[in-house]
Amino acid sequence: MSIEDKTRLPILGLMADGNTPEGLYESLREAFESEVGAASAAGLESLRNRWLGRRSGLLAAANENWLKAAPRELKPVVGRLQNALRRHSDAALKAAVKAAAAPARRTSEVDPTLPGPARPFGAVHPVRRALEDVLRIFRPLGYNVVEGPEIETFFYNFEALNFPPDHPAVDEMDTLFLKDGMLLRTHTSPCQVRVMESSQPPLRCVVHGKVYRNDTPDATHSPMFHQLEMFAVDETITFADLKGTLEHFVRNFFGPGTRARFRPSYFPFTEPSAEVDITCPFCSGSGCRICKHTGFIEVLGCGMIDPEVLRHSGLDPERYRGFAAGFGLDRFAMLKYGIDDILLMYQGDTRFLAQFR
Ligand code: 2U9
Repeated sequence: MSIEDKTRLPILGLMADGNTPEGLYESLREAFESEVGAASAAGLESLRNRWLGRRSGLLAAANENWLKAAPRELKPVVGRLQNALRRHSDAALKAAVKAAAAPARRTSEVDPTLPGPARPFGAVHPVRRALEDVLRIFRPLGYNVVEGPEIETFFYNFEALNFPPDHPAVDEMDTLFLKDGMLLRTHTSPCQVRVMESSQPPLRCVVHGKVYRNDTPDATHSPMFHQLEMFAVDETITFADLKGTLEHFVRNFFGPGTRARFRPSYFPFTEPSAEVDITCPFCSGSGCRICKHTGFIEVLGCGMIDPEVLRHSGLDPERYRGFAAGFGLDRFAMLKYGIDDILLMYQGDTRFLAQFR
């Protein structure tokens, strides 16, 4: 039976068919709810007429045929049910009209239309990049890569490396001394001494890490910087091996056209010693502001390991000889990537670092 037909029949007849007043009003409420749920915004107004219209609404019909036609003893029950359904229908229609008029609202705290949180990619720090470039050249030549302690003893940092205790270099390097005769290493050379002490030639080794000097920071000096040294020890090693190795290295690191120039120099731990200049990577040797129009830039120091240093490290200088070279990785990174201030590398500015992605 349709809902219209139901409201047109007298309540006693419906009850004779087994309906209760509660069941009759419940069937009206269910029908109303399902019509409201299915109605469009425009359809809600005609639903109001259909259900709540004064003359021809379904609740007006129920009022007429169920409430008014009920016997006296039933009237209080039917009256309560009729009023309750009218209030419910009125409130539900008002709420539905309001909801239909409101702009679409979020149903949860997550708005899937917003862009997700930015997760920027990290970058490989230029010093780490330079290190990896160097290791890529030395590993295929059979070099092991070693790191060692940043806090060292006076012996490993100076004495074993042939610095006499009153050597001006100890002051010149402006060493940062700690308690109990310990110090922050001023170079990575103590690592080599440790390697020579604990292993037998032939040795081919790259050591690298942070070193510390009591320098005032400026565009070319940082109190902490990264050093890389390499050395080889065997029975027949000569200065020619050193030269060939370094020429191979600078050509592979700075580019195939790079030439190396060796100038005699002095270090306490090597004899003979040399400083190495390369053709300026900015002007390819034709002369520019960076190489002060000389066409060359000094990049590393090197030499044959002093026999005295071999002896301090437990190796027989009559049997073994070796070469060694060292340079600042930070400076290499600056030259390769065109960075003009070493301090940029230690300020953690992501605008600087983002350029190395
Ligand atoms: C041992 C023996 C010899 C490593 C060497 C240099 C020359 C050198 C500097 C360049 C710029 C350090 O970063 S820097 O300040 N290094 O000029 N280093 S020979 O010679 C060694 C090392 C260890 C046992």
